Amino acid sequence: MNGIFSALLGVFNADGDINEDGVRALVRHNIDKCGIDGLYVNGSTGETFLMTMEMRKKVLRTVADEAKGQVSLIAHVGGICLDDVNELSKEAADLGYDAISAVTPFYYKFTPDELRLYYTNIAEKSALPLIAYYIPSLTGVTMSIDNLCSILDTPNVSGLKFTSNDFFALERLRTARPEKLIFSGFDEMLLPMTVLGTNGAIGSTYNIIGHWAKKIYELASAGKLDEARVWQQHVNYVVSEVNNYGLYGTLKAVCTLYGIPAGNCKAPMAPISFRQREAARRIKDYMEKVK
Ligand code: MN9
Repeated sequence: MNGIFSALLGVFNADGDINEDGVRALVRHNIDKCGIDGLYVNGSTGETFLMTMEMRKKVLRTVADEAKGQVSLIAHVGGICLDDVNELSKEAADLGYDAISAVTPFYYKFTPDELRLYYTNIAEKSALPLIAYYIPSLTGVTMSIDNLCSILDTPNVSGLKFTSNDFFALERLRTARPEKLIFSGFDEMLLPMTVLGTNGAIGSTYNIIGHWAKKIYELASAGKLDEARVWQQHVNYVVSEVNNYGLYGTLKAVCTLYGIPAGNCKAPMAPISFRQREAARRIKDYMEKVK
């Protein structure tokens, strides 16, 4: 399991429930137009922490039904209630996902030992390999290199989604655990993270520019850094626009321009604004010029 994975956007109806047809259309766009290698389902980009358990299961089912056997599938099942996490993990295994992933538990100030216990608890009950998800900018949970290594050493933990700009830690982890999967989580840092030997990347902008990310990953893996840099510049134009105007809403507005009924973000996230629609138009124009 490696390559470029889209962190699948959430697709909701006006009442906030899952728009199954929209989910299917977005999955098709990712596979058929962006050519991604896999989907990371129900992560941050999927607005998972705004969903009920039933909604999370519905997304897992819909994506599996649309994409199984075509691309690799990772189900993010994380949360701070372990009973829910383990229930979702069983669902993912029953549906034929390739792996599960879980964010570091947040809100309470868990100790390093408790963080390890969390992953042990999930991994030992899971029929699927587990990819830990490290994103200190959203969770507020920072871990030392030793803590991260100890989580990677947990039986049935196969890798880490590394959404941090700590390149020193990334290099130390890569060198210490060459056999583990490390996915880069910041789209704007795909090139340097690939140079450091990651196994691929998981990102939100890949829902629209996964084909550019694939070029970066393939060129950088082949040592063609000058060419890869040009594609990273294109990706970073999109990243700056979406980060300036609101990440998920602007990405959904671009999807809408491509005919995907991506709708709005789920409350309490704000409805898509006029400025986001304008940014989406600029992004689409840019994408059409680059091709
Ligand atoms: O998980 C994503 N992070 C969030 C990965 O959604 C918080 C990234 O793909 C970023 O959206 C992307 C843009 O800054 O790097």
